[in-house]
Amino acid sequence: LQLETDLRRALDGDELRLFYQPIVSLADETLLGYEALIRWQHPTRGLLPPGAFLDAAENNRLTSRLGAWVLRQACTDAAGWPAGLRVHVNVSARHLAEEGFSDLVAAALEESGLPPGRLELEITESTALFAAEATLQAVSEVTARGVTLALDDFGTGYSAITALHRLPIHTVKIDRSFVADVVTRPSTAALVQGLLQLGQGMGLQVIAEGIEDLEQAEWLRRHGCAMAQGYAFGRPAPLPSRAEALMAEVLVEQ
Ligand code: G
Ligand code: G
Ligand code: MN
Ligand code: NA
Repeated sequence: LQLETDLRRALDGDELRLFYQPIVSLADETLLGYEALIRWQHPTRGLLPPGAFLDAAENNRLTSRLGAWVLRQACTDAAGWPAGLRVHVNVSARHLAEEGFSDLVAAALEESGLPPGRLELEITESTALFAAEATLQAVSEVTARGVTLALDDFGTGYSAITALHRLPIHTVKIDRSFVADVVTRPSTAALVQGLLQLGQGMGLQVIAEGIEDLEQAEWLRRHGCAMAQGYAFGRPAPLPSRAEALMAEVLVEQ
């Protein structure tokens, strides 16, 4: 209950933060974009990871307020980045199925000026369990605008194949639990090769998550994975605000 009260205050105040983790091309390590990851700068408990409060939000109908804040903030931040860079935003299944979700996406894009093609929404397989009419409707509305969908934590749920079959997925993100064992465990290597083939056959973009060392990166690159994310390329970190970035440029010029 305290958490809920605190979270309402955080939403009203200025306590939520977005951290960003780089997504890179495995061929040449160029930066392709960032995934936005929420943090809560709690006044007494310090910086809290999403696991400490997302469930509370989910259970207290704060999901849509929190999700709206994330979308608006991420689009605003990304609108200030160099034009090629995309932003990935995690969306909860519950929020996606709520009425008004696609209007919210439209508003976040319009207010920020971010071109829709630079926004990718990350959903998990659990979203497919909700594959209610409302979800399908929201998905078709946002993708019609040019926003793309990524299937997050690919392979860890129970309905990956159904999700790929039913939803207009653009990108799959191979879960870090597979990447962790890909070099050392032949059966995992075979599994990941299968996932890469599936992605290729379906014309999907594939991002390997949780790459922690160069051996993993090299293995994935060699097996045809084009994109990656993980501590080896950068941890989630705050980005300077646009105003701060401009200020820094002014200071550099002086
Ligand atoms: O950043 P971290 O590894 O602690 O994230 C843990 C989990 O929280 C991940 O599964 C991630 O998808 C989820 N998460 C992070 N930021 C957001 C967000 O803004 N919205 C939602 N719905 N989930 C998020
Ligand atoms: O579920 P989702 O993929 O959205 O979660 C992303 C989470 O994975 C983030 O919370 C981030 O902190 C974490 N993460 C990102 N890169 C790595 C990595 O290389 N190793 C590990 N262990 N976690 C990572
Ligand atoms: Mn994600
Ligand atoms: Na993931």
